[in-house]
This record gives sequence, C-alpha cells and structure tokens, in this order.
Amino acid sequence: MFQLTPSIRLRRTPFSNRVEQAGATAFTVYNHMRLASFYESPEADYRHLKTAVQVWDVSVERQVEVIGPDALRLVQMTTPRDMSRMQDDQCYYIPMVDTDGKLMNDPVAIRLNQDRYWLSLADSDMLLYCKGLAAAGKLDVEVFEPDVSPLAIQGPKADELVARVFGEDVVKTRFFRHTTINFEGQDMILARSGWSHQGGFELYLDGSEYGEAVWDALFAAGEDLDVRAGCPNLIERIEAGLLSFGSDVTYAHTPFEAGLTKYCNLETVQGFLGRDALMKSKDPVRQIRALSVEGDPVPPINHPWPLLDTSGSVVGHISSSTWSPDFETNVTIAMVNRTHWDSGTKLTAKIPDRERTATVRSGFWI
Ligand code: THG
Repeated sequence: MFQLTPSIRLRRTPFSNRVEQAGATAFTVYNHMRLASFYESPEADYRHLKTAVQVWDVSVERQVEVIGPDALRLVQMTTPRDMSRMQDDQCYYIPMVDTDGKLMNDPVAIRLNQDRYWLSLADSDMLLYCKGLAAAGKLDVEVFEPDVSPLAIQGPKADELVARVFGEDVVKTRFFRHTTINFEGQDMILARSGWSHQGGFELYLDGSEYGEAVWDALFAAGEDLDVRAGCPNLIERIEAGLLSFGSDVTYAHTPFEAGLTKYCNLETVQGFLGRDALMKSKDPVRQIRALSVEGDPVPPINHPWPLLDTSGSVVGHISSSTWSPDFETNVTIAMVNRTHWDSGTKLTAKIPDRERTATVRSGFWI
C-alpha cells in the first residue's frame, strides 16, 4: 500500500490529533484536506452507526462564505434550487451548476441571514468559481473560506448526546434547520443534518482552537452511549442513496441525470445562470439508479464497472458498490441508460473478479 507524503499543503483538521488517537487507519484527500477513515471493520462500524452514536471529523466539507448585499444573488446564480424563500435557520441541499447545466458540486447551503451564506462543499474548488463570479459580475460581496469545520454526530443516540453537551433545547431543531449553541463562550451553528440516514446533527466548529475541547466534551458525555469516532460509512450511504460527487456524479452530469430533479425549480428560479441549458436537459437519457448485484461481497471499486445488456453493449456504469449485511446483497449506485433503467431490468455487471447479474431497483434501501 502507498502512504500519503506529509506536507502542509495537505491540510490537517482541528480534530486530526484526536482522530489519530482514536485509531484512524487511512486517509483520503478531499478539498485539499485529510479525511480519515477507520478501515479495520467497516461492518462493525456500520452496525455501531445504526445502533449507537458516532462522531465524524468531516472538516473536509469546507465552507465558502458569501457575505454582503449581493450574497443571495451570487448563490442563486449557481443553483437551480429557488433560494428566494429560504429562512434564516434553514439548510438546503443544492446542486451547483455551470452555464452548460453541468454539476460542479452538491453542497449543503446554510443561510445565516439574508446577506450571509455558507456553502458546505463536496470535493471541488467552488471557492474559486464563486470568487470569479463575484469579480466578473462586480458583485457587492466577500467570498472566502472561514475557519469553520463540520463535525458530524450521527446515529440513533445522537439526540441524547447533543442534548447532554449543548442543552436539551437543541433537539427541537427540525431536519435541515439550524440553531446556535454556545461552547466555552463561542457561538456555533448546530444543524440537524448529516451524510447518513441514521439521524443526527452537524456542528459547524467555529474556530479551530475549540476543536479538541468539543471532541473531548462529546466523548466524555457519551461514554455510556458507547460514542465512537467514525467516518461516513460506505455501506450505509449507498443503502441511503447519498451521492458522492466525483464518484457517482461528476462534472459530466446534469442534476436531472443525478436524480436531483426535485431540487431544480426552473419555473420559479430567477437569476440562475444555467437555466437555459437545464431547460433543454429535462429529459435525460441516463440517470442514477439503485441496483442490487448478486453473489458474495464485491471487491472494492476504484474504477467504474461497466453494465452490459444481453447483446453485450455497455448501457451504464456502476460507481459505488459494497456488501450490505442488513439487505444481504451488494448495494450499488449506477448511472444507467434510459433504455435499461426500468425497475426489474437485469443487466450484466463486469466486476473485476467475474461477471454478475445486476437488477435495477425502484429506489434505494433506506
Ligand atoms: N453535510 C455538510 N456538508 C456536506 C455534506 C454533508 N458537503 C459535502 C456533501 N455532504 C454534500 N452532499 C450531500 C448529499 C446529500 C445530503 C447532504 C449533502 C443529504 N441529503 C438528504 C437525503 O438525501 O436524504 C436530503 C436533503 C434534503 O432533502 O434537502 O442530506 O452531509 N454539512
């Protein structure tokens, strides 16, 4: 196996010391920053996530802060989701799209007030694009990366843990809404959100210097809840159909192909730069589908696996796949051509070990 060459360019996070102490076994790079994983027991981590509570260092979900009188205008230029009715305590999952209607990122947008937003990024350099729009459009905004690092608290016991550390009231926060908590004198945003379907919160750590104290407070308060360090879980996120930008969808896809149609409000949105292009892309010829792949656990995937029809023609690609202990099949995300995307369609998946039958499903698992 290879190791990552140490470098300041490859940024550590405010929680890196704690994540290392907790036994992180591998790192990937995401937004020029380290994302730790605990590879020893993905299945044990999965069971634990579904029964207890985990703390995930997802600092790599870097924020682009857009602040100023033209902030809403700038954010709306990048997304087909209508931002005009967003409330000050809301989070929106938004496709960000270029003028050709192609995806550039799929962040969570957090509205702090009408003139101030955070874009909590997937893995691409939206800071540069937003700065470019601001400069070229002579917009009255500042665009920068604040010292804000998300920490996810996920699992069925997350409510109990955040109540103990941040106060009983925070559990009243609804899904994709946020509230303000105070930690050691510092206000921070806490949202009910996160990259799992097990419930939970994301704390937007405001100030790296608080990182280890927040981490320690969560672990001290959660001992009897069996709180553990974790990371986004591949098995669970495929079951949930949570897309990974760069894997399942890329710069080559429209939000319609990504299955994000419900976040495209082309009839009402004003000032979105990709509107004309997306109006022409409403009927995609390929789209994200959930598939189950038969047989024993598939090997790890590091390149797209072709999907073939009965004549041997390529009709799609698998982008994410792994064994699910709960559903006792290989849960899979794929991009499938319209001719073969109906539920129940059987395809041949060219998986490195051998060819296997894949069946298109009507939806994801959870
Ligand atoms: N949280 C935060 N930032 C992030 C992610 C996150 N940035 C990177 C990445 N994840 C962005 N991608 C997603 C994908 C799905 C969701 C959130 C971010 C998500 N989707 C809900 C679902 O599919 O059930 C629905 C959201 C909605 O209805 O608005 O949560 O996880 N801070």
